[in-house]
Amino acid sequence: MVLARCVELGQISEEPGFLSRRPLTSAARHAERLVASWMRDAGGQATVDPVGNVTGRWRPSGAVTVPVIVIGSHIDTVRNAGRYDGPLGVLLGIALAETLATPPSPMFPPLPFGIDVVAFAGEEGARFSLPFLGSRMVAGDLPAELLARLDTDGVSFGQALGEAGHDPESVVGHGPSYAPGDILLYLEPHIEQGPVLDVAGEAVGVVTAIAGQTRRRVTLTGRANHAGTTPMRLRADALGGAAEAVLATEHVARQTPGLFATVGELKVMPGSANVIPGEVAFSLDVRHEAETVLHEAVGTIIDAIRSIAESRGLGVDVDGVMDVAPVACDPRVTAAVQEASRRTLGTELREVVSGAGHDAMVMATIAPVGMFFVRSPGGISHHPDESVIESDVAVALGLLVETVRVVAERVRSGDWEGTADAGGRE
Ligand code: HGY
Ligand code: MN
Ligand code: MN
Repeated sequence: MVLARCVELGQISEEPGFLSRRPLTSAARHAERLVASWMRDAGGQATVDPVGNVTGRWRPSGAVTVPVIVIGSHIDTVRNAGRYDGPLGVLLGIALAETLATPPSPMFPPLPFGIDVVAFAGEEGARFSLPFLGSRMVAGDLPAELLARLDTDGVSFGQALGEAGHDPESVVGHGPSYAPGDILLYLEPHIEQGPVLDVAGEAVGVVTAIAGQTRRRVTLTGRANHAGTTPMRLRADALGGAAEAVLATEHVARQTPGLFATVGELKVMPGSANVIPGEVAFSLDVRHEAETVLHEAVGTIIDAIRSIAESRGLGVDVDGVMDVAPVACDPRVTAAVQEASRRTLGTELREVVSGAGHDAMVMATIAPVGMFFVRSPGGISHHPDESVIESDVAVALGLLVETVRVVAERVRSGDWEGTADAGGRE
């Protein structure tokens, strides 16, 4: 069921021919309705919030309302995406709820907590250059200035909210969706999106930390002019400068152990073959598991770009898009996953650090978080060839169900150290 639903969800795209599903689009709303229907079919109460987060709620008999455990991931995608980055975690959560929380649970007495499954909108930042849009809404972390962020069609986040029938001010003014202590833990199952588990031949791994990431938008301004009449020595070619900047970025990353730096978007203006590029805007995505190394590397890269611009007589503008610090997963959650692994797989899981960002980074501001990964064959992700192995998904569901069982036991015996406090940030 989980795989079939990932495939079904993967058919819902903004663009024909490949999967692209950005938040606050009709494709996003279609996906939200489908996920909400699956949550209801599984016995949950489902609601959709203004940015498009779908929350399913299951309350065990005995009407326990808080605390809750939240299982989640995102249902938006990058452009030309695979089907499993995000949806797999959401659909595992619904399958868990179907298994455990449908009263009376056939597996063991009513859980000492509720279960929420959240399908987040806008994790990728593929629209409005605003990653973690949905989890930031849930965490109450959407400052008003974000309403002015534009998408590639020049539509602002505020406009898109208005067109979807929502009051933008009510969104940015929205506090956390959960009161402090309401969430016992947030657990995000996700594909690894890298090669570690595939190379090791392991179905699942437990995440101990998530690398921090810095995103910037750089604009180089030169002089557009005729390609056939402007002598090379008189040019201020913005694309020439950008090309040097991309290579300088790559050089810094190759020189810094554990650093990942990528220029994924690049826009050339005016973009005609016979006009010297007058302006180039490009994205910077820099990541490292240690915050100090990350900040130092970003500084080195920006300095290199500024000196390239100066040497070429170009203007340079650097916009801060996002800074998310590395996040350590809560040891209580990781320990529960490991205990569940010992019980279901007879062994502990390999510990991995996530180079990819996840909604868990934002949820760590309001709850203890944990993650586990499912093998990505070939380490492929953010690509239509992204896949999972059916037996790995069955292992993952078993691990998720057993983890909830372990947490329930530890809550009942008082070993869970009381209420959940915001934890996880390094
Ligand atoms: O880009 C990432 O790290 C994630 O896939 N959003
Ligand atoms: Mn992704
Ligand atoms: Mn993801």
